[in-house]
Amino acid sequence: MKILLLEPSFYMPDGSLYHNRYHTVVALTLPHLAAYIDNIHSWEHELQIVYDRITSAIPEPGYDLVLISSFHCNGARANELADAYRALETPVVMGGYYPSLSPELALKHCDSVAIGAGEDLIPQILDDAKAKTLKRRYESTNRCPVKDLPMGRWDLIDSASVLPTTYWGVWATRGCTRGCDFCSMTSVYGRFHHKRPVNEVIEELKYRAGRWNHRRFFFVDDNIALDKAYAITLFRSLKDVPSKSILVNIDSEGAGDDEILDSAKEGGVDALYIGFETLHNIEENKGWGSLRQYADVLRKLRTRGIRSIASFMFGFDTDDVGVFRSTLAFVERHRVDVIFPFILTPIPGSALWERLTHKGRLPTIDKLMDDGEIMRGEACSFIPKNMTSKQLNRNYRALLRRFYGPWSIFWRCILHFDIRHPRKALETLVINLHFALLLVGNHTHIM
Ligand code: B12
Ligand code: SF4
Repeated sequence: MKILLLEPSFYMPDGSLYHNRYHTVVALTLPHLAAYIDNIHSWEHELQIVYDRITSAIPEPGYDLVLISSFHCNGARANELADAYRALETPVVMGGYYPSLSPELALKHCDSVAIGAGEDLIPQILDDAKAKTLKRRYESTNRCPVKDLPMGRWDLIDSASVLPTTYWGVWATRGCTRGCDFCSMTSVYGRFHHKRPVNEVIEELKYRAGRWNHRRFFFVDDNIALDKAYAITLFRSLKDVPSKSILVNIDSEGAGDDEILDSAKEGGVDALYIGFETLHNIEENKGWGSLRQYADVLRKLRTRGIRSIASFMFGFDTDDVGVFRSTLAFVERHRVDVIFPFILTPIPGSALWERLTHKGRLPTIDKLMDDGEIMRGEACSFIPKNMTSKQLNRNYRALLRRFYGPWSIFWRCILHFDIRHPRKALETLVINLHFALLLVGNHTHIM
């Protein structure tokens, strides 16, 4: 069969489709699924990967099957592309967070939905597609394999869409056992924590560095430091991987642990993407953390020359407009290198979604799906408790503009240029200027 694996782009507030010539991060999803397809049917299919935001997907005939991977933020475009392929009589299967959490909506546009992890669904989907007997729903047991994974089909990524600064996705662990009520990941998969054997992860990265010259890796794990001993072993072993940069998704507790940080430094990890969520209701969500502990995390990263990329969410019931001022003061005082703030976004199927719907504080899902900005966490979708949605949106944008404004960048990146870690300091300046330029162009922080 000729199979297209497709990731839709998303719509911008002005109605245009988001377009980017290069990947900031090449996500794992499509190369990983393509590898499973090859593994099952011994390379008998002709596979193609298309990222709509890089090479606009223009639906054309000739495919036997289209596999769309979609989040909620690109769900509207996913629906549109699915409709277009079905009009060409090409069967379409949709998988990923959007169809997994909102299958009824997705099924209005595609032939089948794949709910949950794709690894155990792909064999059945392929057999049924071949026999032209696709079912409406495929539901995963979510027992993701962790051993002997096939090598991703990275050769299917167009090299013209990649820069020397592009990060390549990798995972060592999957899942998380904490239960944050806004989390889409646990809403789809439930609570678990699967770990790959460390030696397999290291062998994979070494192979990729040699075969495809991958040098910048992004560990997309949901909660890599949940098992501290595992994280330490993994990080230490990374020193055997030829790399220029390693970025790791981590929670604030893991990022505050000296042993974890030392092993990360030893392995060449130079940037941590930390989910701080909020400075107002930290106890309510995770039972760990205080402003002092958070400040400590940032100090530890600075001493080691590891870049801090801090993610926050605004709009919790405990937030009022004061949260923006205090967060800004905090990130500036503690010289956070890069921030990724989001507006709290209730995702269908999450406990937060149920709670707000029950209280009549949310519009319906199809209204939300039309607004990619909302689903990207850049605009408010619900009725906040202690401010209006306009105040939430306005202050969110003001915070971004202030942090990535000339004075803040000058103060953080030039006046406090870290002479002990010049490469990190220079790269941080470039990233800050990049976000500043995006904001001038009225984008928020789309990657
Ligand atoms: C890496 C990552 C990114 C990267 C790359 C994303 C990309 N696609 O280009 C970057 C940093 C650029 C990014 C950006 C964004 N991201 Co992001 N990202 C992730 C992250 C951490 C890992 C994704 C990954 O590689 N997973 C590993 C692969 C193997 O798993 P998977 O993608 O879930 O796929 C499995 C199944 O879903 C299924 N499957 C998926 N598709 C299909 C298709 C078929 C046909 C089948 C059968 C199965 C199937 O099988 C796969 C294997 O098990 C996830 C969190 C997470 N843990 O998943 C968030 C996540 C996907 N991102 C999210 C969001 C919101 C965003 C942004 C909108 C944030 C923003 N405001 O800027 C943007 C949108 C970018 C875009 N391209 O549209 C949300 C999505 C929430 C939702 N329900 O819609 C997540 C879940 C994080 C969260 N907040 O909960 N992201
Ligand atoms: S810590 Fe992160 S991955 Fe774990 S439940 Fe909370 S938001 Fe989800």
